[in-house]
Amino acid sequence: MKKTLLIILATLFIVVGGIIVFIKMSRNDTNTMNRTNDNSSKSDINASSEILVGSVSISIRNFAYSREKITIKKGSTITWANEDSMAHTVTSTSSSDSFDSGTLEKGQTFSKTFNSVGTFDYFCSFHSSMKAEVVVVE
Ligand SMILES: [Cu+2]
Repeated sequence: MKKTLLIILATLFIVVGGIIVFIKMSRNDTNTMNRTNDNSSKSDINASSEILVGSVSISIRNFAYSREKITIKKGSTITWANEDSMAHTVTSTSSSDSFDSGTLEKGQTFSKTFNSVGTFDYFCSFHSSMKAEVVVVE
């Protein structure tokens, strides 16, 4: 009799333990998923107010720059990558600290380090509707 009771208790213990572990694991999964979603929505925002430092990437896709407005710290470098099948340019309109990538074919990149504070507008010299802005802060 005692043995049977022990076996039943042990079985119950294992089953309950298993359920608790399972619930904990599925909760962790949900948390991880939420965190991932938060991150991806942050980087998808076009006109983000966050200040980026160091190496920053902007892709060119579907006749648009992936970030229409970007704020970076002085000394940071932006690299544009043309992921479109069309050729594009990254051409500044500002008189100071001007830049021009020249023709960027598909897959080509252009980098520029911003060492002056200010607002730098640029566009694609092939498609004037493609416009974006870099804001450099101290
Ligand atoms: Cu273009």
